[in-house]
Amino acid sequence: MTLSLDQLGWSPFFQQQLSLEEWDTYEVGRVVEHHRSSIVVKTKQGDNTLPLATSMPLLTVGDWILLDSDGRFHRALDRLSLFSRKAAGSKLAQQLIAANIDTVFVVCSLNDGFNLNRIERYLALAGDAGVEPVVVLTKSDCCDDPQAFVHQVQSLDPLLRVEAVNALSPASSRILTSWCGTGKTVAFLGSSGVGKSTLINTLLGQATQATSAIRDDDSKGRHTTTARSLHILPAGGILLDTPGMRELQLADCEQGINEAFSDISDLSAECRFTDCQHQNEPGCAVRAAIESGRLDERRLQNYHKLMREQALNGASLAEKRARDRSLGRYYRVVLAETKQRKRGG
Ligand SMILES: Nc1nc2c(ncn2[C@@H]2O[C@H](COP(=O)(O)OP(=O)(O)O)[C@@H](O)[C@H]2O)c(=O)[nH]1
Ligand SMILES: [Mg+2]
Ligand SMILES: [Zn+2]
Repeated sequence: MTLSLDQLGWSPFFQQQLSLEEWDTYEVGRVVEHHRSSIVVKTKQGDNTLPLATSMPLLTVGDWILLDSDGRFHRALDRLSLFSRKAAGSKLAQQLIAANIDTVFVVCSLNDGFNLNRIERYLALAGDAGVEPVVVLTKSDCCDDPQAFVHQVQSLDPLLRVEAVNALSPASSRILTSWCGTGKTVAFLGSSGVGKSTLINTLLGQATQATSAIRDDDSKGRHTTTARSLHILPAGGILLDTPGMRELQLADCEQGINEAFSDISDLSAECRFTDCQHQNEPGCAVRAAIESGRLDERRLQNYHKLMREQALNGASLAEKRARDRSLGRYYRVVLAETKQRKRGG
């Protein structure tokens, strides 16, 4: 399927970065897939696979680049927005997750999973990326008073857009299509089970669902590597759905648990071993707090349970802790970069 540049998300912000000569000489393309050693770039002619070269800047899905007449990389255009983070286990590497997203739907369900802290956390992620967030409260059909929750979220920011929907119902989910018009790039953030896939399938419509354009995590919770990252919605918008965005969610959930259990996180900092599991390690400040009656054993068990659930998503606990630490650094780095960008630096 060939698409016009407008359908691919081209806008004046990108156009004004090209001289007339460049516009005549080079082909504009958008990165729609990113692999270990190659990228797939969609131009108005079709798909091009380009080998990644060390001479090229770091690129990610959603980036706009210029190709010369031989189909070789010429240069990348400045980004409107960027989701990224420090790569786990590395001090220097930055992992780019998705570029040039216009709107991110922060999805939270209106059942037991409703959590204002977590929504705030996702809003911070969207803010750091420079992306407009829209909070989507799913499972409105399972909730007696969805508006009460809408008001709670609205109290975080009077300008924030908040919508309560039944993700299973096309009529109810239609409200989201106002952010999904032609050329608008959208993505989803949210914990597992809140209804992201359901919402995506509803927005894509039955036809696309039947051809399984969206491949979800497999039964073991691994990401299917064959899934495409970019999907054109019936309303004309571009849905960007990458494993990277999902990992951002995982890191975020763990962060959310740490927030909800900040007393345990604070105590952990005093444990003798930095990787203390608070089982029966010597010098464990958490066990000491339980023995002295300052901390409830039940609460620690619940914390362990939630952390185990998160760990089931694939990464080892060590990787996750590294990711957690690097996420903190990432917040600071991206925030500084965003400020610099806004100053025009
Ligand atoms: N009743 C109801 N069920 C929903 C809604 N959204 C999602 N679900 C159900 O919640 C479960 C998890 O949804 P899923 O889309 O897989 O969540 P994901 O992990 O965020 O992709 C599925 O069984 C869905 O059918 C909703 O708005 N109403
Ligand atoms: Mg899903
Ligand atoms: Zn401990």
